[in-house]
Amino acid sequence: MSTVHTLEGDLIDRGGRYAIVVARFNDFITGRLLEGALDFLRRHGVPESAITVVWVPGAFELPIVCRALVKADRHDAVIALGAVIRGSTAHFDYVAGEAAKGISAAGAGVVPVIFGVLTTDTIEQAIERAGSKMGNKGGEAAGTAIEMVNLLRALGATGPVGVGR
Ligand code: INI
Repeated sequence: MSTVHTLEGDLIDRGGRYAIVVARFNDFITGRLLEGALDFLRRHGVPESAITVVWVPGAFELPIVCRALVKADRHDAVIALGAVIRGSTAHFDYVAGEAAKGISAAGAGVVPVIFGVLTTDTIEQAIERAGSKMGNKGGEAAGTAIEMVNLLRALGATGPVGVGR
């Protein structure tokens, strides 16, 4: 058996607080992503009182709100949900690119910001990833959030929210 010291976050909630920022654009898809995220959090023991949902107009607006939530330091993780679909978006590359860059920049500190934005060529591909044959990207993002909160705590990088980090 290996004696290498190994760390990995698990999916057991230990009082984490989660913010979900969700884009209203393509809400027939993002609503499903939100349901997937909420369902995953609930099934892993996160009480509704520990979850905040914030709606923004589109994926382009996700980064500014993610940054504001990180700065406010009232949540252990922020989950960004959106759907950018190339088929119906002339400026797909700008919206998808800026969302990805901005969300990644918002998560550059010790509060994880999870990228739950679908970027697909077609509406069908988005539907497949929003609760049908390819799973639910929102639920997946929620799992990543719990795992990262637990991993950062195990690393000693974070303590309870709001205690100056
Ligand atoms: N926003 C999305 O979240 N998905 C899209 O596919 C999309 N399209 O198709 O343009 C989209 N555009 C809106 C954008 O996110 C901003 O809300 C808007 O440009 C105002 O800043």
